[in-house]
Amino acid sequence: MQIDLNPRNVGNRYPIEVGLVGDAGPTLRHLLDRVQGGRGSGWRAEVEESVRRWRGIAAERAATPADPLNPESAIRELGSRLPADAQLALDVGSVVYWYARQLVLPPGVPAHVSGTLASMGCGVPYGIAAKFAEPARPVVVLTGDGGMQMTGVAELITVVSRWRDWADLRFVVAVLNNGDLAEVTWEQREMESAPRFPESQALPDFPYAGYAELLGLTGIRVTAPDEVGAAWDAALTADRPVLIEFDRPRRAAAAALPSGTREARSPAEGAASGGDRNGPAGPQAAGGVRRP
Ligand SMILES: Cc1ncc(C[n+]2csc(CCOP(=O)(O)OP(=O)(O)O)c2C)c(N)n1
Ligand SMILES: [Mg+2]
Repeated sequence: MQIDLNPRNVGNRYPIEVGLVGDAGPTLRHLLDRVQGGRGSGWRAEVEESVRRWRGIAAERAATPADPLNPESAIRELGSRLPADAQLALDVGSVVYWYARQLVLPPGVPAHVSGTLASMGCGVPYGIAAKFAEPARPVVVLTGDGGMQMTGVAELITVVSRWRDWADLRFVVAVLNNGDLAEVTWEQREMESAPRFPESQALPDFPYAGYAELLGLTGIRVTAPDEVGAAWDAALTADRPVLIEFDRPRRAAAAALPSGTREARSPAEGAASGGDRNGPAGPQAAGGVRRP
């Protein structure tokens, strides 16, 4: 059974038996009136237990040390700092996994992702669109270096030409600069047992924070775990758009996964069994769940 406001979404992803078009709240209330045999609590308890377990795994992943930075921790640290009226925009890449695992958004904070087409380069443009729609709300963009090199670097020029008109000046672009098209690197390892192919996966170096400074914005380079919180704090209290460059984040938990093997069963296990020689560690490798 699927309830959706938009009839076009009903049954568009999974086979369903019944499609109901309407607002989930009132539709569920109408359904409850028709439920017979009382309300079982077993399934709810099971879901609650699963969520509790999942959040524990997420916390463990974020707490796993990495050299020099664990990207899950960098994204997780945003969670407690997100303004209640923020808007989030995401590019495509491993950052979507970290967002899905590590951020619990306050009610009313929307997040924009390229969910169906997964078009890289959408992050900064989505952020700009969010700012045009609601200039009085702070915007946070989460992106990889690949997305930045597709459009983000150029679109910062748009930000520069517009930011002084915005009622709230906060526009934070967080770049996970891992020098790699990491999501695909790991997809190819896992789906095709293919080792990392640097000729196609490596990205050229680019000074993201330095470039932001050159444009008259604020650029912050984060190179160690103890700088992460202060960087988010500075960006979310700044009087102009800020780019935070997380320099060389590496996925700690997946560090041991050689190409073509099954994933590590737990973050600790993955981290314990040594380093990865084939390139930056990626999202598919650790734990049981691979897709946001
Ligand atoms: C326009 C486009 N080209 C290619 C892809 C395939 N793709 C998905 S994620 C990804 C890598 C993203 O790299 P980056 O932005 O650096 O993020 P990372 O995974 O390294 O954190 C690629 C090539 C895509 N989704 N969209
Ligand atoms: Mg990258």
